[in-house]
Amino acid sequence: MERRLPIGSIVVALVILNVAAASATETLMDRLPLSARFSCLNCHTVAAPTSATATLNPFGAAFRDGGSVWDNALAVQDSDGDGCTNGAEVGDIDGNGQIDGGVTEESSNPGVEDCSASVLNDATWGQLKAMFTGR
Ligand SMILES: [Ca+2]
Ligand SMILES: [Ca+2]
Repeated sequence: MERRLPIGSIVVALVILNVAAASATETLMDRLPLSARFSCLNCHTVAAPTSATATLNPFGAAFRDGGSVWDNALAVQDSDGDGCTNGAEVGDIDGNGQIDGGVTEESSNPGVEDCSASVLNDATWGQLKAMFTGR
């Protein structure tokens, strides 16, 4: 006698796997200073990653490799090589976990070479801080 798996069970299992993958992504996304503009695309190469399509972009890989923690070490890197630090792109230049003043969304995607007109590099940021701290 041939035993067949009910197709309904397979569908339910696939849905559960996809929901689990999306939940993991959202939990990790909450660790970034800002993520509303690009959402999953901050770390992934597709807009709605599933467990089968959850390929990471360069920033997502760096985030994972650093233990999925947002900190200064990750903020000062330029994972996508576009000339803007990860911190500048996601709204927390020094990576202290506090969103920079006046910033409400990512200025550009930290995993895509899309930042070509940055006027706020590390040197400029240092000069701005010096203006306010007097040092
Ligand atoms: Ca960058
Ligand atoms: Ca970028």
